[in-house]
Amino acid sequence: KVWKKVIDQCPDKIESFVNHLKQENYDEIIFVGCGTSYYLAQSLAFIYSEKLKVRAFAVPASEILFHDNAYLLGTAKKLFHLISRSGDTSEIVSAAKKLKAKNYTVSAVTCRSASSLAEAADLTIAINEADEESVVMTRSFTSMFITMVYAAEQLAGAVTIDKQIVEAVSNIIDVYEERVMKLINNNTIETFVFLGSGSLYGVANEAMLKMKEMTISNSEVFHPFEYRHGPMSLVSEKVLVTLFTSIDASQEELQLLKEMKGLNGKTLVIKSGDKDLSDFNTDLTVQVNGLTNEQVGLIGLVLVQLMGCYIAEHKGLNLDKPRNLTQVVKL
Ligand code: F1P
Repeated sequence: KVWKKVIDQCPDKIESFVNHLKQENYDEIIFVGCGTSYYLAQSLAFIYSEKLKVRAFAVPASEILFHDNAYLLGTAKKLFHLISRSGDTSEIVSAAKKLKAKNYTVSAVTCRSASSLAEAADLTIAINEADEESVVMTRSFTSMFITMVYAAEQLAGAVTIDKQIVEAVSNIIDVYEERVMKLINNNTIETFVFLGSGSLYGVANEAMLKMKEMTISNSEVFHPFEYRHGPMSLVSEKVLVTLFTSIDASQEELQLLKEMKGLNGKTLVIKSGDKDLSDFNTDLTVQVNGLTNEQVGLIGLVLVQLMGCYIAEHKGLNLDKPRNLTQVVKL
């Protein structure tokens, strides 16, 4: 329901941001956030580089505060795009103020228009309808993701993220929710590993964080091939390795799942396309034809969020208020 509303309102919400980018012709876009919002920054940096052929990268807000000698280098014309659900996380607000004091242009996406970030930024995309009471960010991540991808696609001249994604997600949940729960019930998983490359690396990071916050479990994240350089020494039958991958996943990337299976790990792949994956002997394959990488990310994340809810309920945890965490992190 929220996604439908978000997508309906995208054209209006992104208009000034899109016009600003068209007019200013930035050399670099630097996406900044903390926690979940930093992982969103990672995905967006990749998507904006790829779609707009602009140099874009992601930085945690604290790095802007403590290492500006590295991050504010050079004469390239830079836009800083700050991301925060609350708009009141201390590091992000301080980063916005610092960047403004140094005369940089700051744009923002937030779920609270009445926030310090929105006040400090030159230009704000506010998605108040996606705000949440829960400490754990779920729909705020996906809604900010959808809106920013919509903007990138509009700038690139072809919008593909539309309301069909809402239907696609509910169909996938209908088909796969039970299978995901079965995978959890039939195994004793102690560590969750998420692998993704390109824009799916940020998504994999967010999946890793959701498992920590929602289920208080060990979870890890790597670029797929990085996993072979040491971390896989920990693979056992108690490790579930989830790979988010695109339609053009390389044979080698999929082969990796076979390798993990050979080490007794459990494997789950979330993928677009219709390639026959039976050879890879995964414990579960979630495959849907015709999805973009961004849609694979959204669907994969929703499935991981559902998995997190399910495990948390079994463990008797309060999903909305994980231990040690607060909704807005302040210094
Ligand atoms: C981001 C964040 C989340 C974390 C927790 C507290 O805040 O750190 O990543 O899960 O919910 O907030 P924000 O800057 O996006 O509001």
